[in-house]
Amino acid sequence: MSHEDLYQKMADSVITGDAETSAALARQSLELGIAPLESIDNGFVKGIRVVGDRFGAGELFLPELVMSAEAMKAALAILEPELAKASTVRESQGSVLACTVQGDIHDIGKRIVCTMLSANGFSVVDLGVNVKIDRFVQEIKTRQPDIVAMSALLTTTAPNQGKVIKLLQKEGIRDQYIVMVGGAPTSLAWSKEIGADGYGENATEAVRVAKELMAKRRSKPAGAQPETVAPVPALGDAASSGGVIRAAASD
Ligand code: B12
Repeated sequence: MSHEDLYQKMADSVITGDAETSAALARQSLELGIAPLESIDNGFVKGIRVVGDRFGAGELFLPELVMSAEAMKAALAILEPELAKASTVRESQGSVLACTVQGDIHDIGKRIVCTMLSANGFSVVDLGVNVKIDRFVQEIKTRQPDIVAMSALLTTTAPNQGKVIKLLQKEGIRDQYIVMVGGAPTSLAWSKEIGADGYGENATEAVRVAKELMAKRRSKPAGAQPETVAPVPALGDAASSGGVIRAAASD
């Protein structure tokens, strides 16, 4: 089977919500030596986008959407550890505190972004989904990351990225952090509109932009640098997967 055929099968398995086949294809791709991100981008993500479009057009409904998401997650469960292993970087590139914003439970894309950042030398704490605006700002203040990364997949929740930035401004600490945003309804123009520093269309771009912004920050004259503090270890029910510390932002 050609790689193209395999990618098509991956997409189809997500479209039909066949988690077992998605997992089997993910395993097969690893056996064939295909880079995990290639399978994600060329196969599984293509499938979930088709599902999203059909859902948006009213051609399929929530149960199917959920099944497709499960299939996608089954594939990622196989591929994520391998993505994380891809790391060749030993020196820390900086620290990241990530979440999906208040009101939003989509986490597939954010997880991929976190895993890729971690694989590329960033220390990443992922606070999960539906993280309240004030709670997130509280966590930012406690953990003092270099980069604050927010994901939003709904047009109704994307404005919450802007609200976090506004709250950081109100507290007079906005300039201490690099703020990056992403997710389907967002864009470079959107990131500028809400006053973020960076936007990434996908995980590869997220890593590129994060590195670029960190390099800029490091090249600033010493006096202009906010004091960087090592991120506080995750609290409570934290778990580590693929180098990413997944911690709940409890209320
Ligand atoms: C899977 C899915 C679900 C799953 C999510 C499972 C999970 N654990 O994540 C489930 C079934 C739970 C779900 C629920 C809902 N969903 Co939904 N869902 C999707 C779908 C099909 C795919 C999302 C996805 O995983 N994509 C694959 C990943 C890899 O891509 P990604 O998320 O875009 O992430 C990439 C980039 O955006 C970027 N990125 C992402 N985050 C970040 C962060 C940073 C900092 C950076 C730099 C980059 C970055 O990098 C990622 C990797 O490449 C989308 C359709 C779509 N086109 O997005 C709809 C979609 C987002 N959902 C939609 C809707 C309406 C809903 C529901 C409201 C449905 C309902 N009636 O209940 C609920 C929302 C509940 C809530 N409060 O959040 C709509 C939103 C419409 C809108 N205008 O807002 C969409 C667009 C479908 C549609 N066409 O109508 N959904």
